[in-house]
Amino acid sequence: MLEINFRRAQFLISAPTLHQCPPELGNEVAFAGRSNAGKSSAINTLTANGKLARTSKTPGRTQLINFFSLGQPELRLVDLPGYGFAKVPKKVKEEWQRHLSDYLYERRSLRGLVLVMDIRHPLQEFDTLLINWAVERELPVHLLLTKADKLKSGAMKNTVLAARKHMKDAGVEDLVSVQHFSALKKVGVDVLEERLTEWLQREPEKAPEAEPQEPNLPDEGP
Ligand SMILES: Nc1nc2c(ncn2[C@@H]2O[C@H](COP(=O)(O)OP(=O)(O)OP(=O)(O)O)[C@@H](O)[C@H]2O)c(=O)[nH]1
Ligand SMILES: [Mg+2]
Repeated sequence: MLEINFRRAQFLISAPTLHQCPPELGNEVAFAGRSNAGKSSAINTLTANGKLARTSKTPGRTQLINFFSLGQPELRLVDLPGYGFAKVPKKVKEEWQRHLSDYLYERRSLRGLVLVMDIRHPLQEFDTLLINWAVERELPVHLLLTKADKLKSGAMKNTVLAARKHMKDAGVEDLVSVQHFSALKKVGVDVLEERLTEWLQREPEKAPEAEPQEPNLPDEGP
């Protein structure tokens, strides 16, 4: 079995659009979520590298699609631009959302989506839309309810249970899993690692095979 060491993550490349992303070889998992939800912090906690993905108190920091390799270029984590930040001009916002939907729909090496949400404000409108996009292409989703350190244990558990029930009621519980997490207190790292390992170990999609050619039989002679 393929051993994945998240501590070996390295910055690979930043891409402004889907067309500038690295080749669609191997497997990757992407982290999406509202601006300031804690995507970059979750990646840094997972990889035990506080300097890997840039985090910020200023929402909207990650505007590019950032790729990190895990020991080999065919295994990647992807930090997607955050959405829902009010102060970004409408046109810029629309452009990001288009890149995001292009990426989610078209990226062939994408094996799963980690949807990062502040546990105090889960499942906002665009989060739900993203889940729908992913489910539509049968892409598994892991809801990472982060900043769990901000809630008392009872409230935290109730939020996780409510999110699971929501997925069950929507009939998508086979594709969507839920966990609580804290980048600050390093809570839930094992559970996240387990889910990502499962995705990253999938057999990569083969390049589409060439159409079988009709055999070129010699004309039958008289
Ligand atoms: N208390 C607490 N704060 C956190 C946690 N995770 C992130 N934060 C804080 O939340 C803020 C935003 O974190 P980022 O990781 O930069 O968020 P992001 O989702 O990457 O944001 P964008 O790049 O703007 O989309 C920072 O001030 C972090 O320190 C957590 O688990 N607990
Ligand atoms: Mg970020």
